[in-house]
Amino acid sequence: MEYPNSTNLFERAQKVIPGGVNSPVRAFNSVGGSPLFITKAKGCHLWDEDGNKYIDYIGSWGPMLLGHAQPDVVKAVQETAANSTSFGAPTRIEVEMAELITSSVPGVDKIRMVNSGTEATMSAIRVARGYTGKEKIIKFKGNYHGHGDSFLIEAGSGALTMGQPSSPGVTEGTAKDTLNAAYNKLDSVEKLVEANKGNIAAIILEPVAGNMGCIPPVEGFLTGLRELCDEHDIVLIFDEVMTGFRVDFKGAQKIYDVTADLVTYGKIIGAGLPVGAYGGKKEIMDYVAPTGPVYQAGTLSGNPLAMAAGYTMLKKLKENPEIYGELEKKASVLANGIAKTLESHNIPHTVNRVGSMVGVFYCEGPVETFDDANKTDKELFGKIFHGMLNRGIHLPPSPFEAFFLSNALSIEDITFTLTAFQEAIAEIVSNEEG
Ligand code: HOZ
Repeated sequence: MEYPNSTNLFERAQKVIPGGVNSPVRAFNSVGGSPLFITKAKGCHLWDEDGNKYIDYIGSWGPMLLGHAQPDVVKAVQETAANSTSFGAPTRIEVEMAELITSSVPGVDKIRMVNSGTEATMSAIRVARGYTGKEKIIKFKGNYHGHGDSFLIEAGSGALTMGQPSSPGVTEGTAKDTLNAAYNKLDSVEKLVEANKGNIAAIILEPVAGNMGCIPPVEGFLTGLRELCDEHDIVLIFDEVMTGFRVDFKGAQKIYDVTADLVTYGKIIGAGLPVGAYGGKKEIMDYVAPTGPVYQAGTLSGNPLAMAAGYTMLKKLKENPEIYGELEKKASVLANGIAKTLESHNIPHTVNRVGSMVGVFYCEGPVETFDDANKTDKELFGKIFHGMLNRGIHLPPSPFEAFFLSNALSIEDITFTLTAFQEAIAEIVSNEEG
């Protein structure tokens, strides 16, 4: 495939936008080459500025559960926009959205809309600190909770593609209040809690890590954290920006049967429009202004377009629970097919999957922690990425991001993807041999 228009745009972009992109992973730093500039998408397909067509496995990093430009979502946005795009005043749809989520998700008695996952996690830890009167938080190496200062210490996602998991610009004062444990290693959390007894306000984690590839929690990890939090009066925060309404309508809380004290959401609940939210136990959420003293506000919070899009998609998901079974089946065909091809070429690999999130690691498993994930063969990843792109498959351009499937994918699309994967691997192997 040829990408002259995307390449030209990237050159122009680099002169006026840092790195030519508005979010680092998009710059293709991990895989080399010039990023694609996208013009449109429909269902599971997207098109770039050169008219090339791709099957999309990014899905805007999660929200496109029903595919791009889903007709009901588009209609809801168009009808809402005709009545203005923002009021800075309460609307009916915000109440309906909050009712839909609180009536569906375990432990979410009240919820506050914000504009991104970053805002949601920043606000959630502020509330946890206000509620407990304690300052330190525990997070996990390789988990990503957006770009709030407190989280940019040993962070996952784009921070890893920069080779810079801890960002300059975060003050020592902030950094000292963020403690990092090893994901899936309960003993590493216990040690931190013990060493900082009485000072931990919150433990925040991705219940299924999706920002260092896809890593499920090991047996007992989430229940162990729940018990630890109960014992030490620590607020347990599940960051379900990627997993909420994706791995199950009720999120990871449902599939692992662990209820957090606070839950954060992002792009999914806006069906791809800019949204975030945090919610949880009434007694904690009542600490938020104007009921309580913890301040948090925003003109675009509960924005009508975002609420209309998100509500329409969530309602469709709730009314059609069979979608989750269909997604599960498609993702398992994809994950098994990828593993089979790698196996047949004796390429070390681990394919992790939870529902419609898939993580492919080019190393022996199990992959349970960031240190495990970091063993993936990054050079091979880059070759496979470009081999797939050339065959019309749009995969995440980083070894530390998960694939997100949409239900718009047909089994034929997945078969096409697996054939492309077999060809790409065969080409790489033959180039290496030759
Ligand atoms: N950090 C995001 C995924 N984990 C990528 C955001 C983007 O580039 O859109």
